[in-house]
Amino acid sequence: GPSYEHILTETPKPGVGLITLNRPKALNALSSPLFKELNDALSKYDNDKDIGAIIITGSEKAFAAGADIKEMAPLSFAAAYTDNFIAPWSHLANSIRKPVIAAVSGYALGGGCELALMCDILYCTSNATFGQPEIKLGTIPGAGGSQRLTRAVGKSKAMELILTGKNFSGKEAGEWGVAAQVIDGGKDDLLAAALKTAETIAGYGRVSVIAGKEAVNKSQELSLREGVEYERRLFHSLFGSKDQKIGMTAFAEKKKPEWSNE
Ligand code: CO8
Repeated sequence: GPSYEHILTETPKPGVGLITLNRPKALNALSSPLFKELNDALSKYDNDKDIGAIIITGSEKAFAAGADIKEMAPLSFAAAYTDNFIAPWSHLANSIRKPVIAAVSGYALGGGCELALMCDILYCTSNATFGQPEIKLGTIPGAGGSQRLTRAVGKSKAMELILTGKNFSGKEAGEWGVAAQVIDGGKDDLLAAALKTAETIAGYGRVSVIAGKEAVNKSQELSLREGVEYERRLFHSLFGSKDQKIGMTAFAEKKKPEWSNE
């Protein structure tokens, strides 16, 4: 595969693309060069017909300890504005159509927390450490934290977290609905759980999986009525896919469906 400096990529199970953030000396701080590689790897997996689900993880100690503070420290308004600093981070949320699972062990702070929140499904260890500490640095979340954390935990709790900068644990992330699964154990157990889910998803037809992700994401943007209508149109459109015929015929014949991805 392509050689990257700040990330590792592998295919540990059929259909599963695993991206490991790998800047150990900076606790996986999300520098612009790292994000460029992450976006490149995400696009490659998204365009690879053999891949059905993607996992982003970090090390045992850090998923990512934030945007790179040393890169940001000297930045001027004019430079940030004209270069549209942080805008490339939206690639994951705006353009990647296959499901992305965040597997969070250790620190997920600032931009690291925001990256995890951008993923479609979040798994973490119970002693993972989340937080939006930007207020302590004289700034605010800049990669969607004020929006996505608020949708996840509600206004009052998000306001408290963002204005105090205090951390929250993986256990709390589970209780508050930020995480879909909280794993009591280390990074290996976490990754095993993420891989199991990724493999399950990758085992379904690509067309319906992409449609399912698209429909759920619309719930974050549209009114209930518009969202339900959007879902219904998408549902109607799937009657035009081969996999709907394959899936429903296999059920009736008590067979295992062999997806065509068409
Ligand atoms: N940026 C750059 N370097 C970092 C970062 C970071 N976010 N986090 C850690 N590092 C570096 C440290 O500077 C240190 O480097 P060195 O060895 O050269 O001094 C190395 O990683 C190891 O870190 P520590 O020695 O501090 O490790 P500890 O185990 O003592 O502490 C902590 C771990 C608690 C995670 C601590 O490193 C820490 O507080 N880090 C900063 C956390 C933080 O404030 N993150 C938010 C950053 S702001 C942000 O993300 C804004 C997002 C805006 C939108 C996106 C914009 C791109």
